[in-house]
This record gives sequence, C-alpha cells and structure tokens, in this order.
Amino acid sequence: MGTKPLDGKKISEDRKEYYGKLRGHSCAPLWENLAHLITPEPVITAIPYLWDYSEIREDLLHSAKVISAEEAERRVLMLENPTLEGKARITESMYAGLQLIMPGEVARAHRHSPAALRFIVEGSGGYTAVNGEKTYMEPGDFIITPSMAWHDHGNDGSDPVIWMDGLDLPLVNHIGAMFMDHYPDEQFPEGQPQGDSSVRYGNNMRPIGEGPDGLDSPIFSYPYSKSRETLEELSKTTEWDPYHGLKLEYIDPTSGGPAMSTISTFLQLLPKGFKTEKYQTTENTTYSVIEGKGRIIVNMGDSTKTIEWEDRDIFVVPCWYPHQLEADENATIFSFSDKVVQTKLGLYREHRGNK
Ligand code: GTQ
Repeated sequence: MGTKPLDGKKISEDRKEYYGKLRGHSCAPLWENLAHLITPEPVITAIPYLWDYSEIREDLLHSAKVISAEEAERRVLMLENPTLEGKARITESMYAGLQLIMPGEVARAHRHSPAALRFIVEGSGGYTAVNGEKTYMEPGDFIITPSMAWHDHGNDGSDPVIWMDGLDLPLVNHIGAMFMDHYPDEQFPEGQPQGDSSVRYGNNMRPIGEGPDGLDSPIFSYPYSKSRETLEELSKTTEWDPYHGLKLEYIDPTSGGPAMSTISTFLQLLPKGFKTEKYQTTENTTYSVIEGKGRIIVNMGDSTKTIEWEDRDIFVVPCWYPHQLEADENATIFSFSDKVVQTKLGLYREHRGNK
C-alpha cells in the first residue's frame, strides 16, 4: 500500500526514502492511498454466488460419517464466498453455514456475543433451546438466538435435520467484542415451557412493566405456517412492489423494530412470471429459497451474471451489485442482511431503477 505510485507515476528516490522512514515510525502517507481507501462507489470483494443444495446436501450428510455432533460441537459446513476463502464469510459482513443434526444427537449448550439465526431447510423433530426454552423447528421456520443467549440444539425425530445458520460473526470479529462460554452440562436446564415467549409477547400484548429494549425480539421462533399465510393473505389485497414483489420484515413485537439488532430478516413472495425492476442496495443479502424457482440477474459492471435458483438453494448478492429477481413459479424466499446495522450507522443507501 504505502509505496504504490501516485497516479502511476514513479516515486522519486527521496520520497521512497522518506516513506521508508515513515514505516519505521508506523506512519504512512495518506496521499498515496486516498484514491483506493475512499472510492466514489463501493469496491466489493465478495461476488454474487449460489450454493446448489442438491450438491452440498451430500457433502453435509457425509460429515456425519466424519465427525459426531458431540465432537464437532456444531457440525456445520461454512458457506464461504469464493473470493473470501478461509475468512468464514458469505459476504463481507455476514457468516452463513449449513448445520446438520442426526436423530438423537445434541449440539451442546454454549453462548457467544455474535447473534445467530437459524432458517430450517430440511427435516422435522429438530429443536433449539434458548435459555432453556425449547422450540421445535419445521422447514421454513425462522429462529433467533440473541447475543449471549444460551442455546443448544437437538433432534428428537427420525430423519436428519438441516438448517442454515446466519451470524453477524464478521462484524463482531471486526470490532473485537468476541466472547463465548460453554455451559458445564450438555444442555441448559429446562426453563420456560415451550411456546411461552410467543404467548407472552406475540399476541399484541406484553406484560406490564416491560418495555422494548430495542435489541433482539423476545420471540425467538417465527413459524413458517404463520408467515406464509400472512404473505398469502396479503398478496390478495396488496400491489406488488416492482423491486421486491411482496416482502415483509420480521420484527420485534415489543418495539416494532427489526427482530434482531444486527441482522435484518425478511420473507418475500414473488408470483409466477414476476420480474423485479433493477435494484441496487448497500445491503449484503443472503437468500434461502423455500418454494419455487427462478433466477437472479446481476450486473457485474461490463457483464451480466445469471444465477438459476430453486427451492433450498442459498445465494448471495453482496453490496451494490445491481440485480433483478425473476420467478418461473410462485416463489417464497427468506433473506437476511446487514441493513439494520447500516441504517443505525447512517450508511444505508439504495437505488431503484436505471441510472
Ligand atoms: O449453532 O451455535 O454455524 O455457535 C456457527 C457458530 C452455528 C451455533 C454456527 C455457532 C453455531
């Protein structure tokens, strides 16, 4: 960085010598770096990419032959953006993985400062316990485990259970505020009964004396049966948004804000034959397809990349790539992004349509 020539010009010997001296004092000349440090528009390393579920499902199931959930603690295949190999990132700001729990297995209790979400892809009988409150998970269900909440997972069913993990790990890592504890026992002691938090906070009421804290939703399970029905009903009376179809955000019912303080989460419906208009956002978005098939067309500068998706595939659109979604069949797609973080920091931007 420090000795890159300014505007391609050669650096004179006396400047070179001066820069060398600066390095020795842990300083560097801004004027040699400004143009690539602060760019007119985002310069993004991550690329739009798709993980074909039918392909990685085999790899994931194979992992059960290689290691037990007990030994692994979390038996997860990390989904790494091809340009961010070894960095545990699906985009610059977010982590994603696919986790497998075999029948009878338990992934032991721990807690950590990164917040996590689960989006169930396959199998019944899997559960997550958050601070001891158990919730069973079905495909399409969305579960949150807030920062520093104790959580363990298990599978009481008879088939493998697979879900996508989404974590704000790269953000937390970048800041440095990383903490983790292991619970002394395999599972956190049973706490509130199943469904307690949904009853307590999910019926447009809340216990007196409790206000919103603006952090994570106290409801940690958002069942697909409810959210899918909501989309279906709304689609009868709501005009399609040209850029998103019908897109709803999961919220914290006590505050009306996003369900998680660092990860925005959405469920969207695209009717058969729908094509969204060109859209550009600073959000880094990871999509998990629940139903349907179609494609995403991404503008890569000089060229266009078309990525075909179908149910259970996972794909990403990093910051600032103009893109359009197209559905060949009615499609429902879950997605998560860093929008809430960017909005809080005043950095969020979007651009609709052509320039
Ligand atoms: O299930 O707690 O994919 O702690 C990565 C880190 C899952 C989890 C991941 C984790 C978990």
